[in-house]
Amino acid sequence: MNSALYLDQAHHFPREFAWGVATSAFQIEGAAQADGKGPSIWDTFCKVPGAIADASDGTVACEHYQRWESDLDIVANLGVNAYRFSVSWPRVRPGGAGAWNAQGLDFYERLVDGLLARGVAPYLTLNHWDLPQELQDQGGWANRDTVHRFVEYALGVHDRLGDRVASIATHNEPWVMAMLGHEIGNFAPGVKNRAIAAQVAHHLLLSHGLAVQALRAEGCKADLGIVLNLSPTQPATNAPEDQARTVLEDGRLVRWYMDPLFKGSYPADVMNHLGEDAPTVEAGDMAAIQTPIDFLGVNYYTRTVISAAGPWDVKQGGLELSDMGWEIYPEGLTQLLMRLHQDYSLPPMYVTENGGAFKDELHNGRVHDLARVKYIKEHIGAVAEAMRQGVKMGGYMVWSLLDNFEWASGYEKRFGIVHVDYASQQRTLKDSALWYRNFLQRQKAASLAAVSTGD
Ligand code: IFM
Repeated sequence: MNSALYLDQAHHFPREFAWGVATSAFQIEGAAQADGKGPSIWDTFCKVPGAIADASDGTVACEHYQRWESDLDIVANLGVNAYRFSVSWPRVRPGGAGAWNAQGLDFYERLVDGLLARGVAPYLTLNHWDLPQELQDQGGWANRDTVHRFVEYALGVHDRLGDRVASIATHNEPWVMAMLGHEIGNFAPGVKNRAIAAQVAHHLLLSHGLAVQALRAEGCKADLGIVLNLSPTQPATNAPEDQARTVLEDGRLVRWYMDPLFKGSYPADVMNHLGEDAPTVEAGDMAAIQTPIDFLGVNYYTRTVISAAGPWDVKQGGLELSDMGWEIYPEGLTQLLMRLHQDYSLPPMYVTENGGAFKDELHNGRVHDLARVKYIKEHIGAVAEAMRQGVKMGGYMVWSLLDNFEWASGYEKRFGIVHVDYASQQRTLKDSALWYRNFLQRQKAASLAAVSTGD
C-alpha cells in the first residue's frame, strides 16, 4: 500500500474530525508527592530494582503539573482541536477510597478550562494504569471491590469535569494492565499469574460497564467509551500450528475485549484455553460490560506476528523498526479498522494513540525526526483508507505530545513530537510537530474551501 498517496488525496476528513495529541498523567506530570497526591502502583513498581531500564521513575517526569499552561500553549499552537489526557486517580482520591483531594481536582479543573479557553476539546481518560497503591494493598484489580471504587472515582471526576469534557474513556489498554501487569509481570504491579490476570481483565471490563451505566444515570453529556490496544495478528508461516496459535493470540488480544463489549460474551476458544484460570463471572456482569458506548478508542502501533515455535524475530519481517523494536506497518491499521468494522456493530472509532519512538537528536534547536514524520503521515493515510472503505472514524491522536516516561523503558525511548530536555525541561518542536501543524492547517483550509463551494 502506498499510504502517502492516500494521504495526499485525503482532503475529505470531515470538519468535525478530532485531530489530537495524547498524553497520560503518570508519564508527564511528575509532582509525585505534591499537594496531597497519594502513591500509585507505578510509584511503587519504579522502586523495584531492575524494573525500569534506566532505573528512573515518575517523580519529576516532564514537570507538566507545574508547566501545564505553557504545555497547553504548545498544544494550541499545533492547531489540534483535541487533547487526550488522563486523570491520576491517586492525585484526586489518594487512597482510592475515602477522602477526595481538592488540590488534585483543582488541577484538572484548571487543565480542562485551560484547554477550552484555547479552543481545544478535552478528551479525558480515567484510568491510564496508575491505580492508588492503597487499593493494590487490598488486592488491586483482582479484588472485585476495586470495581466499585472505580465507579465512585468516575462519578467524582464527572461531578467536577463532566460538563466540560468532550469525552470520557474509562480505561486505557486493559490488555496491558491485565497481561503485562499481572501475567508477564514486567509492568506494575508486577504480578505473574495467569488466573489473576484473567480476573483482572474481567474486573476492568466490568468496572467499565458499571461506570458507563452510573455516568449515564447522572445525565453525563460527554461521549463515553473505552480505549483498547489492538493489532492485526498474523501467522509467521502457513503451517497449521502457526495458524492455530494465531487464532488463539487474536482471541487473547482482540476478541477477549471486543466480544464482551460488543457481543456480550467471552470467546469460547480463549475460555477453553484458560481452563481453570478462567475468571469468575457473576450473574449480570456480561450485560453490564455490554452497555452501549459512544465511541471505541483504538491504540495502534504495530502488527503481531505469531509463531507456534516461540517468540518471532521481527527481523524476519523485513520491515523497518521503530526504536522500540516494533515493526512499522501502516497497512495493519487499515486492516485492523476494517476487520473491527466487519466483525462488530460499532460506534465511531477513534485512533486514540499512534506514533513511534525513534532515536532523536537535538541540534541547533531542531530535531529532524523524518522517520516519525513518515510514520505519522502513513498511518493517517491508513485511517483515510479505512474511511474510504466505509469505516466510521471520529478522530486521530498522535502519541505523544511530549517525550515522556515510557514505563519499563524509562526515559530512554522518545515518542514525543515535542522534544523534552529533561535536565532543563525545555521543550522543542520536532519536525514531526511542524509537519503535523502544517498538515492540520491544510486540512482546515480544505474543509473551509469545501464549505464555501458547498461540497
Ligand atoms: O506510552 C504508551 C502509552 O502509555 C500506552 N500506549 C502505548 C504507549 C507506547 O508504548
